[in-house]
Amino acid sequence: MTLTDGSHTAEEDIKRTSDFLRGDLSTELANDEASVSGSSEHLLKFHGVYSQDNRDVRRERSLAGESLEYIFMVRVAIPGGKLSTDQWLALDQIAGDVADGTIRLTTRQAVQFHGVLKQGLRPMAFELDAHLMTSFGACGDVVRNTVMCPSLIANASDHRMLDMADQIAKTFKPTTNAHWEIFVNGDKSASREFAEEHEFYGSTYLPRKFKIAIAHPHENCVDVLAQDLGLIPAVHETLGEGFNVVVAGGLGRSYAQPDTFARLADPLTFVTYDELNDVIRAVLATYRDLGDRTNRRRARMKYVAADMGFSAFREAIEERYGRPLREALPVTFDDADDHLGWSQANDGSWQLGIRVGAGRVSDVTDGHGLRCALREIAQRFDVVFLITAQQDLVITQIAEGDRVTIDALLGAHGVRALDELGSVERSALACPALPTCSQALGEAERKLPDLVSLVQTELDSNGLTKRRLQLRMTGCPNGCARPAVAEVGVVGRTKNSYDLYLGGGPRGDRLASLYQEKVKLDDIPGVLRPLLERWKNEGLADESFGDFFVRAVDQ
Ligand code: SRM
Ligand code: SF4
Repeated sequence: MTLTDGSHTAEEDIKRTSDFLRGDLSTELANDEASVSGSSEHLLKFHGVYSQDNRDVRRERSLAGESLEYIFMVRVAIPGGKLSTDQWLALDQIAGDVADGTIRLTTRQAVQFHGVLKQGLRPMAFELDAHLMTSFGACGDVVRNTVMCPSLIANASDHRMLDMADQIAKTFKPTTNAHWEIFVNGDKSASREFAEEHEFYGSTYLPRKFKIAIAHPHENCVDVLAQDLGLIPAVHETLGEGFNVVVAGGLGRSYAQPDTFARLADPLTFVTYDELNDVIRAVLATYRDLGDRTNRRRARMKYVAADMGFSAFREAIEERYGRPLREALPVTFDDADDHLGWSQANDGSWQLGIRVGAGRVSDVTDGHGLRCALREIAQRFDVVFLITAQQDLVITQIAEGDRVTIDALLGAHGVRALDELGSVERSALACPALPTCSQALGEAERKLPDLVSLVQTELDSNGLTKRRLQLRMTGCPNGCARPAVAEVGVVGRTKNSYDLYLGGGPRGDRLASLYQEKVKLDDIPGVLRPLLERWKNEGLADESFGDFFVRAVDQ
């Protein structure tokens, strides 16, 4: 393993001396403390666990000289967002037994639990394992949950495509036994298959996280260009079916560090199914060797590509791949589907996409709400659940005869149908932010309904009620709800103000630009008003707001 010259971060030492992600975790999980030490905090991330505190009570507790309310967030990796009903019911049970009663669907098709206490971590891991799920590798300096367009799964023409996300997850998940020893009870685990660690991870793993997504060839619901590595199915005229590979995207930025920026991925090559794993391995090895281990804020692969220049970066990948990479085929997207409402799959079965709202599956009152409705559907019907990269849920494999019953069941629980959703609400995203996220500068998920309603009112008063407007809100510039590629990105700057980014591509193929800094939430409609008026009066037929903004305003 080659490390960058110069001093490396403390996290590198923690990884190196952890005995493949074990460290003191066993002892720390068993003691009576509500939280864990700093080095264990870092290692816990590899096991999908974030140490947090309830920020709503942080100040009053500190002032009263009391200890903080320590809680944990657990992220469960769900490759391609695909869950059996049995798995959904296990997640539902966990939400009630050891978390805050909610299931949080993420922008990477995974599931998060909030408010878990330390003593709940092992029972949760055990329960997940029993249902062939794990939080291991959902966070940490490894390949993260692989995202995949729901249509590729629901309409897969063969098993290679259907199992793609699972195969990538299996091939690139770390293989140390640490998680199973510490959390799941060693050999009794049901989902364990490997023992040694991969050579591309070694003892210090990757410099930071690494994200992979598989997009539909015609629509970009997964924001494939925001990924470290993206795959887009394509057919080569002589080599047949395969994938265009794009690399070195990423959206996170930091106010404290001006040399951090969002970057869209560039085309790398076209690969066949047989070549795919070797190319991904070569990219990982390049990132492992050349990624910045001296500064975690700049440790993402996009900075390696940007600093070296893309052609030198490509050569470094070729060197590790051991042969020349062929050119990629042209990539264009027509749209980004939200997969909501009813549609029929190629096999004749039906699917229903349900808007979840910032991914938070919860009930309104005891026994009434989305969580109850989904539980009942999972108990009564032989269906498959697919989480989308828009934090929504698609129920697939529905029999024709069950459609009316499912509609009625959802309606009885107050779950609104597609035609009852406002156009802004339909595609709005928000990250969790306060009170759980330690990095949040301002609110996001909790304020999204207010913001959606303000912006929808503005659209309505301009006669634009039905026009789609992609709104994404985050509590800080890390960009977890991908505001950097949104038509309207609202990014937490201070406790009460947001930076407004406009003009991202509705197809995820263009970065938004900074339009105004430090805008109060209530002032956002006023800033948008003249632009929406111009969009209405000067926009071309069917021209999206993002496209209009770039063509007519931001020249
Ligand atoms: Fe994220 C860190 C939530 C997708 C960029 N992200 C975090 C943490 C773990 C906060 C922390 O480090 O303490 C957040 C947990 C808060 C909480 O209380 O739950 C968090 N990120 C999320 C989720 C849940 C947002 C959501 O609303 O769904 C998404 C979970 C994804 C998953 O299932 O794996 C999530 N995060 C993203 C995305 C979007 C994506 O991947 O498609 C991004 C931008 C893309 C990218 O990576 O560039 C993103 N998250 C970050 C960053 C900035 C990384 C960087 O390059 O600097 C951080 C900060 C960090 O890692 O230190 C971060
Ligand atoms: Fe937290 Fe910032 Fe991510 Fe929101 S964008 S979840 S505030 S790290």
